[in-house]
Amino acid sequence: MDQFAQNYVDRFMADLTAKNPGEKEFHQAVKEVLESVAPYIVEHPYLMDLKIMERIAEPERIIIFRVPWLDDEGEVQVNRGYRVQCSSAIGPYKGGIRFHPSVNLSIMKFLAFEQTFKNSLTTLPMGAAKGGSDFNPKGKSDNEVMRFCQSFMTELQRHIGPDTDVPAGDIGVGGREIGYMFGQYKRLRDEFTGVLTGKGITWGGSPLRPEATGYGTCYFASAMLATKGDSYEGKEVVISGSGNVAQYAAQKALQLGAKVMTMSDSNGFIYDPDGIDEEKLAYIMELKNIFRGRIREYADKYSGAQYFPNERPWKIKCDIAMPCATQNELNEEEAKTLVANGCICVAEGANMPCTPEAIEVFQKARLLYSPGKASNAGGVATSGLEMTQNSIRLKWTREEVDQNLKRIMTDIHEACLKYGTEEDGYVNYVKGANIAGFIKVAEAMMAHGLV
Ligand code: NDP
Ligand code: 2IT
Repeated sequence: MDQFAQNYVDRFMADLTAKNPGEKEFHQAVKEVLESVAPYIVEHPYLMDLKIMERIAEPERIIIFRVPWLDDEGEVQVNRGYRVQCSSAIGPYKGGIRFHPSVNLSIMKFLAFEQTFKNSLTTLPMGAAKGGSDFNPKGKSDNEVMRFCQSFMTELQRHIGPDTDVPAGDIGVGGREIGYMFGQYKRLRDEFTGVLTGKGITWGGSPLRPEATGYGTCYFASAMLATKGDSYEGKEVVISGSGNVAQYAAQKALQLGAKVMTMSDSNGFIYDPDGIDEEKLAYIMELKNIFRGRIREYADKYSGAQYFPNERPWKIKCDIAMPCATQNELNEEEAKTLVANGCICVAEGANMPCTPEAIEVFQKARLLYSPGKASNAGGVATSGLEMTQNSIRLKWTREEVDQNLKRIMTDIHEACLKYGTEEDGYVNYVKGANIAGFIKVAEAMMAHGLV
């Protein structure tokens, strides 16, 4: 980056941190995008004059609200709800809802900011938002989760709508929670619309939406590997997480001929030297989705597997690493270990799972490395396909949705190649994704005037 662009980044970040003190995840996400797009912006001075990036980094609207609910003991509980509506430049606000005790304004803002570029990359007309609550669904009864979701939606419903803002799932929000929130929205508004995505298949959901993020991440990684004439076939894959994204990343990796070595949750990881095959994965899905159990139980059931409490899986030797749990779950040290162990490809299923230092390690070692906003975009893209099906009041087949998903992931990969290929031929997918995502949003913002 030349000095002028560097000065622009430094000034921008100084202003942003002063204006948004303490929001470290938000600062991290903005800085990553800014470092990619600054050279492009200084080459196109009108983007500077119009303060396009300054505007994207200031959400259009932030809603913070009280969520009171009664637990099973009859005690009053109070949580905090959020919806950060970052950008409506290219379509209605769109993005997931996260229920996790760590949820705060910084995390909501980083996710909504990232979503802006991700949704732009999908090729579909979707703006960007993120929402959630510091509510912890772990250990809560179904009735408690339902009462919480109803209270959350009672407030949120006045801020969303099928042409305004269309939420979906994220950490701690799956089919059960979407169902309770949809039911409450329908009751309060007397409308059966596509106001949420990730709906059940019998009431407006799309085939393949549950699978889409994990599958899409594997499709994207396959496209990266194909640039080297390589594929998943015969590769050892290390996956973190054991939720929605991790489960279907594992399933697709298996279908593509890979061997899945690990999965994890926030308490530790399991390593299975024989590989987690289809049958073992079905056990994990039942354990996590139906019994809401812990990953350590895998090692009780399969004696060949080992459980590592309070550890992350990155020390296990692999060809492909797929972080699919949460932000900043893979640091510099762990990145060095992966590289030293011969890893050739890192595809992010989660949002911002690798720290900036880890990304630097991967890029210096010339690994195939994709940021979440490119490789995990299949989830929101399939949400976009769910919105299309809701609008035309039709349901496509699984095959039709899968074909669309594959095409979209290939298109995102192409966009990354276009804007991210460096002089020596190395593809900087971070730069490619950020610039491609930015250009479309910037053009729409210029057309709309100063709004
Ligand atoms: P789930 O709630 O289904 O699963 C989350 C998994 O990550 C669980 O195994 C969970 O373990 C683990 N995890 C969560 N928080 C932490 C933490 N602080 N430390 C360690 N492990 C943690 O969520 P998803 O699979 O939907 O989401 C995973 C990631 O993918 C997130 O970054 C999300 O933003 C991103 N994403 C999700 C999309 C979707 O469509 N669902 C789309 C695109 C991105 P535990 O059970 O112990 O909490
Ligand atoms: O981070 C994400 O892209 C999601 N959680 C999915 C959002 C969506 O609207 O499907």
